[in-house]
Amino acid sequence: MRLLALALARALLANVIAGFGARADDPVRAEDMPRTSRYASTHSYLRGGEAERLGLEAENARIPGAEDNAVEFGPDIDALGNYTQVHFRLEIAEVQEEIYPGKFVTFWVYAPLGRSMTSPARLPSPTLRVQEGEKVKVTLYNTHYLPHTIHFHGLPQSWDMDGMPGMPHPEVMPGESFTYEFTAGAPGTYWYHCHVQEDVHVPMGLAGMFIVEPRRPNNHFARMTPGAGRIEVPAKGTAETHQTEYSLIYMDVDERLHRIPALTNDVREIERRMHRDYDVSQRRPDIFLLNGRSFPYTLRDSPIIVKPDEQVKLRILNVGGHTVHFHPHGHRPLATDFDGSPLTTAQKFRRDVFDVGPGQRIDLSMSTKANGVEASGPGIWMLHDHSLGASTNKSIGPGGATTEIRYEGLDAEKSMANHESHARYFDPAYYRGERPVFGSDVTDAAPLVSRPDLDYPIRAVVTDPPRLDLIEVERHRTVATTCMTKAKSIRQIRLKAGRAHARPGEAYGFEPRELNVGRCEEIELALENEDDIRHDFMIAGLAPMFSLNFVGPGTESARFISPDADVTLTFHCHVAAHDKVGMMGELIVGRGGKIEPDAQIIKAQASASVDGVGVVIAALPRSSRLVVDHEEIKGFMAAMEMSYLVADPNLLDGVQAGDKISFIIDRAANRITAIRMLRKAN
Ligand SMILES: [Cu+2]
Repeated sequence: MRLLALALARALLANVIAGFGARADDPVRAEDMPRTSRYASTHSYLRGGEAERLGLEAENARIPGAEDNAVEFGPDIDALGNYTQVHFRLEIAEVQEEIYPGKFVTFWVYAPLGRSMTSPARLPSPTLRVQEGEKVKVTLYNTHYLPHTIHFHGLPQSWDMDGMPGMPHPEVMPGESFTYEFTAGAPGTYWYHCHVQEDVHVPMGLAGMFIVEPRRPNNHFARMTPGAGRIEVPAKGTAETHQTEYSLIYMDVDERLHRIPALTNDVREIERRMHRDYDVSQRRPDIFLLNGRSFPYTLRDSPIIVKPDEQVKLRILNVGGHTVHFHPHGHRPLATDFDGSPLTTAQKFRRDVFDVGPGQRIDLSMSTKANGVEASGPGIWMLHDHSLGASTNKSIGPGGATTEIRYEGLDAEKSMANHESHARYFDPAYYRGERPVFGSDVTDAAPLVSRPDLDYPIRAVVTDPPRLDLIEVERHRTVATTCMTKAKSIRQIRLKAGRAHARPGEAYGFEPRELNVGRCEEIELALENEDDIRHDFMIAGLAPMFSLNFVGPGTESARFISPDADVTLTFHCHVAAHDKVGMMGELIVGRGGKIEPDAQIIKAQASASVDGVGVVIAALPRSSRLVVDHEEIKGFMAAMEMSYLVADPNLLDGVQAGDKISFIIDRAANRITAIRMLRKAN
């Protein structure tokens, strides 16, 4: 049904979306599954022109991995094509992001409410966008293991919706939810962040941009955008003065803080180390992020792509602890707004370095008119934070919050992302300090005699924490197959899930944690979710995989048939980090035990790469990811929806949601190295 609607929508809108940029606009590309039923009869669609339809496309684009109700609209009662209410649903995820080649760092993010098996969580937390005068609801489902809130920074609202713990509402505890409500006031660039232990929770990633758009008739635009960056279809108020729009979120990272939750599973220990041992007054940022990535990945995820003779709106937010010195080469933008307030004509000014303090927002209007005052002309121009450390990755440059302003139409080879002189920055060994910055063409290759005892600050070298994606692979390996013959018996099992069942050091638990079933038995599992949040029960060792996902409190049932073998399988909750903070258990079939892997699996486990077949859910070249609903990959992973890194984003050229593909995964790197099209979506 959904596929049919998709095909219809595609046919109807093929002309409209044909002009879309290939990649700068994901992960909310308009071609990601529009839902015509939601807007086919709206005023904008019936009476509007192309701009309105593009806006509707962006507004209704499905967020890959999110529930449909992650964004919900109230009625359009003013008959101007405007909604009167928008409701966002956010949860909290612990994620590990590859922020520059080979560097995986743990963050906490707000994420759109996720679906079974998948989550759209990424860094930075999603950009939320509303229209002046709209009634806004934001429900926070605290799926995390510590208390959190949302503070809407700079937005006028009543004090009880300000997200300060105990003023008067307490923190949102793990497993609980809370709905913030206010009416969107003056248009401008704002932000939202957690206000519990904010010295730690904000740098961990609990912060995103919040934008209020000026009110216009038939005004439609993307409401919740995972991450930040290019806005493909600016809202009407912005489009009146600008052709292109970007949001730029700056963060800095003291990696020592982010290692804490990556190195222990005990919530008590995480709490003690992060909130009592870690001394924020001795904070020492060594990783610098633009839209959640460091150079060179910023070149893929957040390039500023412009045309000559246009006005580009840049919304800048500094989430970090140091002042950002924003420097676009080749351009002298005009400051138009500070902290959501427009400057008067007399107050507006032009600079080539803008200082943006922690918490501050600056809106800039950047002209690409090559008149020597506003811009120097087409080219590849660097855009960076001029603070010294911020151009490095843990003190090795080039790195940090650096990207490029790239004029469309220039040879793609000239981009820093493709130019051969930058190829070595994509090699993880470079940022581990294993390759000389200047090769033997500059320095003598003869052995070096080191002279000790010179005093200067030395770059700290630490071992990396375990990679979550590799642990995930291990956890989802198929152990046994469901019974192929008619079930011999039927059994009902009741399983409770929630915070009440956590043991010391845990946040959540199942009760019981050991389920005993017969061989080849049909099991009706009734899952009682006692929390206000989503739990996603999954038997990972069973093929086909069994899962049951819903937002509580409540009880839902589903059936599966156990294998015809004495085997012990594991089950867990698939919501981010719930397994590590307690939600794991064992399903004992018959007498339980281990099944010796068959020859096919042993062979697969010994090989360097494995092959998979599946249907694409989303291709995300900006973050070098492919979300795919794949069949079982023998000896590697059960059939499920998974998000994989791709070795090169160019592999995703021409890959769309709905395509059936085969792919090869490099086991050690856990990355897709080749993709072959089996059947196009339409
Ligand atoms: Cu859970």
